[in-house]
Amino acid sequence: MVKHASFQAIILASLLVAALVSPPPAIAEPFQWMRIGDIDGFGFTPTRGLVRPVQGVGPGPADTNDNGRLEPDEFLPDLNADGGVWFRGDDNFDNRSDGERANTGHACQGCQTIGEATGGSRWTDLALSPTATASDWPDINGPAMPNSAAFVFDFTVARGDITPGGTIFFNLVFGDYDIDPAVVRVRFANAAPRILRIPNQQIRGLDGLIQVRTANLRFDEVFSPTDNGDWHGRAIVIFDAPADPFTAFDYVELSLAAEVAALAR
Ligand SMILES: [Ca+2]
Ligand SMILES: [Ca+2]
Ligand SMILES: [Ca+2]
Ligand SMILES: [Ca+2]
Repeated sequence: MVKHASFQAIILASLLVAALVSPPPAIAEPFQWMRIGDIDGFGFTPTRGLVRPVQGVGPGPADTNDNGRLEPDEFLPDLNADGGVWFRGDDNFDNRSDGERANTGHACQGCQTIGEATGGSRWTDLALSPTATASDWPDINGPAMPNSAAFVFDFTVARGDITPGGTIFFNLVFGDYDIDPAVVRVRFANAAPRILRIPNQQIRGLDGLIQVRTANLRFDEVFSPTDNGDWHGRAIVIFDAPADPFTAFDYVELSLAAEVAALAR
């Protein structure tokens, strides 16, 4: 009898220990966004002391709202304080993390898998400039123009982790587009490509301007069903700027939330 009771106690104790050390059951996380690069203001940290080019609104901080991050409607820094942001103005920067440099600086909230084709982070947080000295340049021809950044989204979302039919918001944050022509080309696996026009910053007379290009994509442009009923998201984004000798990118994303792009405006 005593033996039986202690056997029960051992079983109970074992179950208790198992409950304490076992991870909680996996809870499916709904899809929120897939992002190439990161939202870190082109990698400039801290932003105190960075000045904007005087061409435009005049002297002042690049981080206009002083929140520690360079964002849309703010400015790439005039690093040598010669008044402009440009390829011969000693304004080149390479703030890429090791992961971004290795083209693996991407992340997803709510993806089932991220496909091997996904990439493009090596184009972010880097001044695309023909006077750059980086040895691991993202373009096979080196820093010489053109430097047309390319981003590839390839991921799956489990059935039930996204509601079919909704809007997918496209957000691309870039800086210092001032030499025409340039367009953003978005290609899909199963839909006609889109050409997204972007305004030249000279329209506003603002050198070094950081801009965000947003677009509302349809669910069925981005996603197609997989054989087992999950969803495959695919898109290729090309920033086609053959003549601009100085541009930069912070990140590009596909998101359910439009407001991510408008952070701290
Ligand atoms: Ca800011
Ligand atoms: Ca410029
Ligand atoms: Ca400069
Ligand atoms: Ca970034």
